[in-house]
Amino acid sequence: YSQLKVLDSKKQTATTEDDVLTNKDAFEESFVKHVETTLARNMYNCDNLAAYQATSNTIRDALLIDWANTQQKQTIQDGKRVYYLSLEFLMGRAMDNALINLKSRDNTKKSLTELGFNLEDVLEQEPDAALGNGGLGRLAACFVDSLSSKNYSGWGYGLNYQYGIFKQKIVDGYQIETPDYWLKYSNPWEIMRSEIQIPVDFYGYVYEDHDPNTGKAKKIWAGGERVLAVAADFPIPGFNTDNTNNLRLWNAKPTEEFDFTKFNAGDYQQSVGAQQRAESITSVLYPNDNFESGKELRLKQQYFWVAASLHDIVRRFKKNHKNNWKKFPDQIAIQLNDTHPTLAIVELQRILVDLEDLEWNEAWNIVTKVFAYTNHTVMSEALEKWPVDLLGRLLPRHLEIIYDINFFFLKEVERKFPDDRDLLGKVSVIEENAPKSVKMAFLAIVGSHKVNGVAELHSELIKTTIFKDFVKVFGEDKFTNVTNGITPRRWLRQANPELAALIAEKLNDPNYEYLTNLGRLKKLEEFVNDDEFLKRWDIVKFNNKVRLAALVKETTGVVLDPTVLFDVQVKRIHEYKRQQLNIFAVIYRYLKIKELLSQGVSVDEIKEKYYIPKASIFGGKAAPGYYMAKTIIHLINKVGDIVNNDPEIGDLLKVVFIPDYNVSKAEIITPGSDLSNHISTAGTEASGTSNMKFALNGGLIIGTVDGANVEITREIGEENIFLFGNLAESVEDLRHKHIYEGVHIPQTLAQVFSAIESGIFGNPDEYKALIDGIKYHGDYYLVSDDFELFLAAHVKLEKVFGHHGGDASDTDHLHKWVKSAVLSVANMGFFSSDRCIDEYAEDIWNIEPLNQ
Ligand code: GPV
Repeated sequence: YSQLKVLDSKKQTATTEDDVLTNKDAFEESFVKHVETTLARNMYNCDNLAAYQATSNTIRDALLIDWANTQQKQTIQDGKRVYYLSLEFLMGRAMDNALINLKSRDNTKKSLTELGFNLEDVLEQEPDAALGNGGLGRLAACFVDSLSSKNYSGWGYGLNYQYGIFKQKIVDGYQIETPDYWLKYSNPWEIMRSEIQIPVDFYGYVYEDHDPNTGKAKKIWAGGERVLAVAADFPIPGFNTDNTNNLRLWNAKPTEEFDFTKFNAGDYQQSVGAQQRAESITSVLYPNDNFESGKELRLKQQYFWVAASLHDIVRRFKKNHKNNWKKFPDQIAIQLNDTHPTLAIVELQRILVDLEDLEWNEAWNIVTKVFAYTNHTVMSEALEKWPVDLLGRLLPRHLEIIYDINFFFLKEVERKFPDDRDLLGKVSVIEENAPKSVKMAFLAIVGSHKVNGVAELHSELIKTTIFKDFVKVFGEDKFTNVTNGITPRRWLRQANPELAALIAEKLNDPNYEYLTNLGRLKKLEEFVNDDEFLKRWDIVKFNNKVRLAALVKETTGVVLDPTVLFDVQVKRIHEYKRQQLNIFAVIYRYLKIKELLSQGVSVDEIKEKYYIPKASIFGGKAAPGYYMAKTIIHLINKVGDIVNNDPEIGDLLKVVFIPDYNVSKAEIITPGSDLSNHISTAGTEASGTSNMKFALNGGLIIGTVDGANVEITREIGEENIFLFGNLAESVEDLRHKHIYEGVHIPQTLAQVFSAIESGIFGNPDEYKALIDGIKYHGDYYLVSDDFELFLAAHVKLEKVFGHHGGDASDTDHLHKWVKSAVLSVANMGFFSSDRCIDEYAEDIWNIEPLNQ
């Protein structure tokens, strides 16, 4: 009961809410109060979970003061605000981030220690807010952090899923999905706004009526089903600023309104049952990444979210500006994160025309000034198309408006290009083929004033491929690029405290101001020949590798030697990201090592002359319905089983698959990598953002000339990255060649296929589709073309790493690998999400930071 003694000896002197952040006594007093009143427990049975909740509530109290002040300041300044609409916010844990941004980590750690707790253990209690699939959702999370940190007025709007991305278990090498019920314990970071309730209608029918005053015809939508959107708010603290924005996530709740037809028919049970089903709208995140499955419930989610958000935005506008609609685009910018919120364009047009009685053109003029659209892929299977039947049944009035938008748009195109008869068919928002459907990307382009890609190469590709006809119609200026970024608060300071501290010391920056001025990393170049510094740097990396090895041990049972090359590929499992290329190369390495051993070459000689010891570390989820991705996971695990248990191999090679890769695991994995793989088929990965995280944490990259790898190379220098593979411009020809001339399988890859087919990794039938896809079905992702280039890149990089990786006494290693790592970090400033937000603010949203 030591904590009680400590408390007894304290005078209770807490004054303001802010004191809890910097004053031990104030923290402890608040902590105890929350244990006793909020949690209804006492200090005698306060476990780590209760400590987490009491700490969160304590910090949250302080955060809410900033949050209220910010909202007041933003209202008074009455400037333009941006709303970031995203169906995914992959936030991860909130507490450590809040402690860092609020500068309260030291005080909290000390206070908790006095109370008998360990901060790290307490932080571990928090479940990840895993409301996203991968890069797209994590980008949204980084963006809200930057909006607050850079003093913008910017809100996020999304859905408060009861179940986030599934939890992944690996059983006998197979992925098993289990539900992520993350709200099992109450979530201290969400503030339920039960008073903010917005009715959202679905189904029903449209009829025409006449305005009693003007006699004008008017469309009325009589909805058939009503659901309430109830707000849950998540305050988003900025770093080194009081600016605290809001992330508003909607919950679906039943209305109290009753289906009286059913009720009167005596069917009380059914009437209640239908209402209960309302909640299913926000119950689960769709687990697909870069893929659209076209389910009705998904479309319901989209409209529910969009309708609630827009009514909230419009209501807030009207409070200050009444019906002065001309001002609307001066006050409001809305960013569409992919096409998921495209119905917002239609909904705003409906609000203005049907509910607010504006003329069509006047309304449309406002709408197109407000919206901007970010595209995140060129892959056709990920481009949303909603069947006209489904859309018209769920949202009959919206379908009419879409047809009208398309009609007026095509009329304009015809006027501009009277001689181009094909053009109308190419840019129509409606696809006439069965099933007739609405192309959401086209609708998003037509309804927005700017369209951006997420890395230079990607932004060029969308202009020359999927959207080229729109460049003709609207001109080049509508299409722009904003290269993605990541928040250095979470991805450097939080994930890699030792490296962040070393950098702060070298930059003479005890307050870590470089975290909001990431260009200052450049100064690290001055120390690239300082042996003392390089050694310290290498020790930090080594410590992070020890931490990663502990995670691997805990989750897979496999023991890794932290001095070997840690070769990491963690991201969603997808054929285009090519984990299969990586595991095939691992198999090749294993076969070669076995061959050398069988020829009597000793392990030491192999390490010296052929293969340095390395651990291949994989992680990532496959969409539950994606057979090929699941096959790849199974192969990786089976290869691990064989290699890791082969007594001849020892530490020469290890292969592990870390289950349930998520944000909090990424915070451990990223700093612990020597080398990470970003090896998508050129032209397929729009940007990638984990490449940025690894490079910012002093890991080198092996990658293809794709997405943001191109710009990372430009920034850090091509001598500090290992690029390989065919270029995007050759991909189409190669695919064509595969189909018309057959796929050439190089000898090396053929050996790998034979080994798999021999059954050493289990029943070869299980891998048949994977191999046949390459050999006989056109090798769409160009594994055969890039395989030997990948092997060659490895030969080159392993020479640089040397066989004493992590040993700070090896000067050769220090002088090549570590220098490259330092030079990478020094030149990664560009990839701060703060820079992205500034670019969006300036080029797309036309907003300025608030005066503090
Ligand atoms: I579309 N992205 C994603 O995570 N999910 C999706 O459904 C779609 C795109 C990703 C891209 O694949 C990455 O290249 C990109 O870095 C990320 O979005 C953020 O722009």
